Amino acid sequence: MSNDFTSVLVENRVFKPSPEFSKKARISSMAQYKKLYAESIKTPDKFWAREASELTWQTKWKKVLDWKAPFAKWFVGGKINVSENCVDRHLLTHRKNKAAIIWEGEPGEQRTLTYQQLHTEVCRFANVLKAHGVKSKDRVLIYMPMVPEAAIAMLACARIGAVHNVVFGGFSSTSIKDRLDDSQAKVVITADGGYRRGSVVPLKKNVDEALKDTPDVKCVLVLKRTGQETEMKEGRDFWWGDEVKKVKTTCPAKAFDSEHPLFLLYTSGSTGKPKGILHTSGGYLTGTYCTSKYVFDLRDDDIYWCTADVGWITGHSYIVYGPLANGATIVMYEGAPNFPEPDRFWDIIERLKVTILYTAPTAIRAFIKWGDEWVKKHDLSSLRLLGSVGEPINPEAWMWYHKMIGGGRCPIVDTFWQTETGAIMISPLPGATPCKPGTATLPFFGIDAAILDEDGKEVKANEGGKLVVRKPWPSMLRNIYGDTERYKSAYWGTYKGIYLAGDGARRDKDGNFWIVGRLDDVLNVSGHRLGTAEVESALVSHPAVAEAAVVGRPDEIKGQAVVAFVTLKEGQTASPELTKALKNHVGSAIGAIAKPDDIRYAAALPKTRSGKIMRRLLKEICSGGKIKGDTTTLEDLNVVAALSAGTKDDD
Ligand code: 7RM
Repeated sequence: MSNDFTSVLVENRVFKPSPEFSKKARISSMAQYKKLYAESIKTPDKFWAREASELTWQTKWKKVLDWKAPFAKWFVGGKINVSENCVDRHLLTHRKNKAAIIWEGEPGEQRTLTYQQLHTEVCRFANVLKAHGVKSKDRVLIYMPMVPEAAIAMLACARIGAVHNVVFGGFSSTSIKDRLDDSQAKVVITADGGYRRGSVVPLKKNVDEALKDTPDVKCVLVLKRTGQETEMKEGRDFWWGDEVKKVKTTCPAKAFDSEHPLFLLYTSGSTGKPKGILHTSGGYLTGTYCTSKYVFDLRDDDIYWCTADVGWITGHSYIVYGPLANGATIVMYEGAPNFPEPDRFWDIIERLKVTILYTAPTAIRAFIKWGDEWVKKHDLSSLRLLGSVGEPINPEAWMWYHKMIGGGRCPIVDTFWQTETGAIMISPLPGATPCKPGTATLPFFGIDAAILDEDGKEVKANEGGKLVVRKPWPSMLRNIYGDTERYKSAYWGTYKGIYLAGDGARRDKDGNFWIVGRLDDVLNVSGHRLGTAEVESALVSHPAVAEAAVVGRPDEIKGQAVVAFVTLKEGQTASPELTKALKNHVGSAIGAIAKPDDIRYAAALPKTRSGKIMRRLLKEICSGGKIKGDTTTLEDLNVVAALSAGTKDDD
């Protein structure tokens, strides 16, 4: 059996940035990228020191990196306040009265906060936290809707050195309780509710439920968002609006050590309990600042919209810290993409004249499914750059995004990175890198990405292997909260001193990285290791298919048989003819080896709440039906119930 992935899908379409785009961009040619990349790998300390110098440090560092694998300290001896860098320093410039946040609620209200206003709100709330006894390094749990106060709460924590732990507002009270227990937080920040698809999510009620057996939480600060009836516990619960009236509107931005903890963010592994990923201050800010600047090529007149929720790392790094450190104007939207109609995003882009849109393949595939007429109703000519993150983007979805949303004129930055990496690792630079649909292309400056085989040797072009990073980088995770052993084994245990991302990948002859799927999901058919992404992309390239998830089912002869779960576009129906056509379609796109043995039609696929397909659950359904392991991250449990029921009927 070969250990390599058989890599198959060939993509020949190449999209170069237009000369007009390149001319204005910071990095405007491949020659410039290559030169700076080579330098950044040869002398990473020099590269990162130059980037870090663009931030405001209260004390300059003595040493750029102290690396005792797998423990890194960046900008040793440096002192910095992250909140000062995202807010205060812009008040000394022309950005003082510039819009920092343009917010739209799901019901349609709008609010704009300038950097100066943001400063006042952050200071006031930081003072509220202090008044309630929050001290440096205390953990604070944030469970909020997508309102400016979510960002304000994060920046207020950062300002006083408290460690925030944002829990996505779509998670249940059990998830809140688990994270409270693990992080030993004493204060919770929440809202009465938030709007989602026309209904109210009872956030405070979920917090109350979680707090039933969590006596350590002494204080809950509650923002009034929806105004619905909300129980308040005397002496424990306080209204945000009342508390901010009692405090001063300034709060000194104290200096903290560069390695001071900034936040914990829990991320689920495929099994076991969620890991509290720890990020620290100076390095994380340098990484998110620098990647935002080069990958989105942010300009003062940009209106930048990242559609993620602040509960995910994408919201931390590319709504709050990276863009605000750059003094950008960001759009924040509270609700669902299909409320009141499936054109809400395009409506927002048209009205607010958004210039940069950063979203996820799961959203793009949903828009394709809902039909082009929703897009065509709107003028999207303000857009100049598009981004994608979260999963491999199927070439078919890439092409649609490029043509329908980008009008054929906007580069697409397909950004590969993780909660653990803190910032973008592999991505095109929009003014320089020729893009091929489906690849995140080339490593960012200072990122020594490679693909290794089982023995730790770098594989040849087009051979599959494990994606790794061979050098530390500033925004890397520092630990798993309370579980150093797991930190060592999960990320650094496979190859000594080398970071294991957990994704399978290959590089084409031009050096582009193609992520072929999570290592746990890889298929093994008759001794050939196949990445899930390629088989799925072949299916999605059929005109009837909206989305596909491919998993292996134990098979006596082949080792694994290929089972494809498929959702169809609006107006398409399943039939034996379609099944045959889809099998043949994969056969001709990839080869007979990848032809699905079974195709199952589903109304929806099981996904995490951030939109990633959970293949593990599908695998369990295929190989016996019982769902084991953690399902708390599943977006909609009914989807799995429906799929399991369907399986029984078929078998
Ligand atoms: C930012 C984020 C990380 C995992 C990662 C991959 C997958 C993310 C891409 C991608 C292919 C991409 N953080 N992933 N971006 N795969 N192309 N551009 O998503 O911690 O939630 O997930 O997501 O498997 O390891 S995350």
